[in-house]
Amino acid sequence: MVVQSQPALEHYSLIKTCRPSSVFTGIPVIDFKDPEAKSLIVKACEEYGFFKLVNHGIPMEFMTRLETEALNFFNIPQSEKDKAGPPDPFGYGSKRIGPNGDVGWIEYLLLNTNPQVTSLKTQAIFQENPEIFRSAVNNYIEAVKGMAFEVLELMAEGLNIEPRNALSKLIKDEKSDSCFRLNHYPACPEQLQALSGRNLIGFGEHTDPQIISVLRSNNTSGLQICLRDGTWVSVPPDQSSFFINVGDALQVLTNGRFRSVRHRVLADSLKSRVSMIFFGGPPLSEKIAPLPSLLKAKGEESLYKEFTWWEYKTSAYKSRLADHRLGLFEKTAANIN
Ligand code: GA4
Repeated sequence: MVVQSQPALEHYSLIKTCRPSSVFTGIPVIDFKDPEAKSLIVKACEEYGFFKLVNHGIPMEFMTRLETEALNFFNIPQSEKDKAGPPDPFGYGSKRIGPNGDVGWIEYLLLNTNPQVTSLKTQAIFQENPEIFRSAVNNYIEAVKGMAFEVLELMAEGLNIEPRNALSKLIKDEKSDSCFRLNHYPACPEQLQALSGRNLIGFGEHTDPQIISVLRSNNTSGLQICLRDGTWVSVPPDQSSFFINVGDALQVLTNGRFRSVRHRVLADSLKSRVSMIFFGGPPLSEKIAPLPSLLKAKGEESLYKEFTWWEYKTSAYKSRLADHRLGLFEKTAANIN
């Protein structure tokens, strides 16, 4: 075995490591065509804030085409990729995540999906890269967005919320502040893994700020979620399925009934991981508060101070990845009125 010299190891020292944890076989699996899907989705979102969606009807070629195009991008010379960065937050990023010092064993492209929001970085990425890349991204986003609408409608039905589009309309809105992320986690240096028995953290623990996230990855493991009791478990990869995450805004919209899932990604020591995530967010001016019909049905008071999505996003961008971002907006005993 070639033992890597100390200075080379120091190169990774800013990036945290973590021992791999046990593979979890209890992830709820929802068959989209199952007549019971709506109640099963509600149950999964209450217990885990996370589930796997199968039989979703999105052709595998949409996913593999984008995966190939994403890899073509990540394989171009570093100097070319750097032209699309640093992220503002959109654009190409390597190792640094967000503006407040978080780092991970990752490179990524963060793109805005709302044509009304002009991001010069997003535009530049598409101008500099073959048209086939733009069409693979757009086709994929359109398909996944449609599926996210349906998932949100099933959630509303399962929660007995009227109207059925109470949640989906927030991301269907033409001003919806959604975004899309392509992540590439290179295989982590084997020597490092061998020396420490630990894996590099690709994307540190966090919850997603938006309403819903739809994730698809290749067959490389690495995604972990945090269960209610605080244990971290590994999610077995499945390249033909989608994984749905409840985001912070949906936790608030359901007055805490759904929980936004804390998750992270560890780099694999043998294979690189590619993931693509659609984050469905509401318009910036949208007031985020528990749905009135839900509060009424349950005779509950809101657990959160009211805020707009713009306020939440602004505060999220001042935070570190692992922070409990909703904390600032929770009503504490002192300020309930
Ligand atoms: C986590 C979810 C999405 O990937 C993301 C991330 C964003 C970024 O990478 O720019 C953030 C992170 C995410 C939450 C806190 C802030 C903002 C990095 C960061 C430290 C695109 C998002 O919307 O929030």
